[in-house]
Amino acid sequence: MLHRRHLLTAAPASLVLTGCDALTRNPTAKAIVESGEQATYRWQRLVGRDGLAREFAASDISPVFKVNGTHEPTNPEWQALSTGGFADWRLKVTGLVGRELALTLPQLRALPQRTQITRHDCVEGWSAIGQWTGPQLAHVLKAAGLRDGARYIVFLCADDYGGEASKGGLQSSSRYYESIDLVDAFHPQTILAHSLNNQPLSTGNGAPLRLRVERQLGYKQAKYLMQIVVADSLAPFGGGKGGYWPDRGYEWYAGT
Ligand SMILES: Nc1nc2c(c(=O)[nH]1)N[C@H]1C(S)=C(S)[C@@H](COP(=O)(O)O)O[C@H]1N2
Ligand SMILES: [Mo]
Repeated sequence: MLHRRHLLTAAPASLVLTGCDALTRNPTAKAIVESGEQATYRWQRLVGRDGLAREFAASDISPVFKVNGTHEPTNPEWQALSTGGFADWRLKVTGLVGRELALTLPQLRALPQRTQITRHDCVEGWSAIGQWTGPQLAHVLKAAGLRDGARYIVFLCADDYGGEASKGGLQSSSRYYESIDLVDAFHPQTILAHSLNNQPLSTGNGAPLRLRVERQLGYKQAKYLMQIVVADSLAPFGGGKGGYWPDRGYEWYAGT
């Protein structure tokens, strides 16, 4: 996946460079654009802003959607919520918002729903096609209202990988988290999925709610969501690179 993606980004990078004189005259910007991650990012932001990830037919759905990473959070809070059928679970929405929210699953299900059949690509070399259902993240963000300075949406998860040295910040460094920019946050295929293939999410696939940000790779698809933070900087979270895996060297912008 990674190798194929880097080949695919080579052409857009050169087009970006020839197309933007101001950018190529700025040595810092040029260096950034020439890195693979930033090339993909700028390419999508310049020409693919609203481009949709491919959607598939029901007949394409994988019989089994592999479980990867955490299979079940050991966090006692999540365990208790799971035992209670997630009746007491709330999705907290905090940070640079007009009003903080604490949404129940029935409230999330009462919002307009989107269903999409997409292919999930994991950097470990497997893919699976699944049908995801949930409200668009945009609806939740509009309900909360973004304040000035909002640049990133950060997703805090229930699971903790443990065994990693703490790097401080708003949460322990081993707590899984991810983040996206506002373009992806308001993209129509960015949803908070409560269902996979018409069934409530299984424990392995991220119950009770996970992010689907379909133009990016598997590790961005944060499972076991507990809290969404609207932020002006990624520095206070985990290791400061915007995600559990980005803190460990993966690209923050995992565009496919
Ligand atoms: N909270 C959390 N989200 C996560 C992970 C994880 O371990 N914990 N793994 C990521 C990776 S690498 C992949 S490929 C997908 C796997 O999702 P699945 O278990 O539904 O296949 O979730 C992503 N989101
Ligand atoms: Mo992955």
